[in-house]
Amino acid sequence: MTSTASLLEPRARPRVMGVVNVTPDSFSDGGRFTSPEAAIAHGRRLLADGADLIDIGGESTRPGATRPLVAEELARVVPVIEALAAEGAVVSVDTMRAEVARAAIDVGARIVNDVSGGLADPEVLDVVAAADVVYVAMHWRAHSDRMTDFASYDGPGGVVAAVRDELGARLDAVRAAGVDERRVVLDPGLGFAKRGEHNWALLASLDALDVLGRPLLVGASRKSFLGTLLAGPDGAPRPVDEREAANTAVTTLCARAGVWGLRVHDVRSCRDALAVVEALSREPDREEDR
Ligand code: PMM
Repeated sequence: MTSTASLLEPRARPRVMGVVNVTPDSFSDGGRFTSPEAAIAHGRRLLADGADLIDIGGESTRPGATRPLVAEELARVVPVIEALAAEGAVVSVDTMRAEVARAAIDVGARIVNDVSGGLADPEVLDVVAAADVVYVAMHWRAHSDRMTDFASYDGPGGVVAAVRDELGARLDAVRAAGVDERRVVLDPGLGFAKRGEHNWALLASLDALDVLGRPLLVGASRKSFLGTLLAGPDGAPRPVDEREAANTAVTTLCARAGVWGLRVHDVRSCRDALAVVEALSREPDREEDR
């Protein structure tokens, strides 16, 4: 089995984290994989397409979404994590709840992906401290039903400085809870309490987060700022499942920026884009590549 340390080791290309949302209402793929069987089958497809990691979530974080009960979230994710982990997949649980993180680790999750970075339920950090797992701490300000109220970044340095400082504070909290920071990955949280211009500013300045000294995960796939960018002449955003080419461009930029991971729905096109970046990074002018 891959060790936790090896999951964090530098690699020639970003790890590809395939998304399985076991929710009725996620904006990107909500309602498609609500039964454990459908979700497991989807996870297997993503692995066959070349996913390095599978991220399984049972709570929609779509703007305006209300939260499921803990029991509902557990029932959605635990059987899927258990099945895919048993088949050897490196599984991540996308949860903000300590109880769900603990249950997920008990059935084989290796990564706790907490979109609140420990703010929603600080006990998540105790669960992570007690286990040998990777912790993804994302930039977050409020639950989805209120997050648009918090999308203002008027301080010096704007959104980039705010996300850097707020992620730095989360890293302090993670350390204070006894988690070895070498197990931590940070995420700028595209689309979470952020308007379009905030997401673009963050993507343009990922290197500003280097001072935090931790690898980065980026999730742009299918998000509404891409839909807005690609809006038709009538102003209607491009539909969710027609934003892939734009995400491929983001993939390329992030790979060049040296991120640790990319959280995506279409693993195959992400791997294709990464293959191009890798080919370009190899020694140029090789006879067989002509
Ligand atoms: N985005 C979503 C859910 N979980 N986790 C991390 N670490 N980063 C993200 O950007 C992120 C996430 C929302 O997107 P979805 O509804 O397509 O899953």
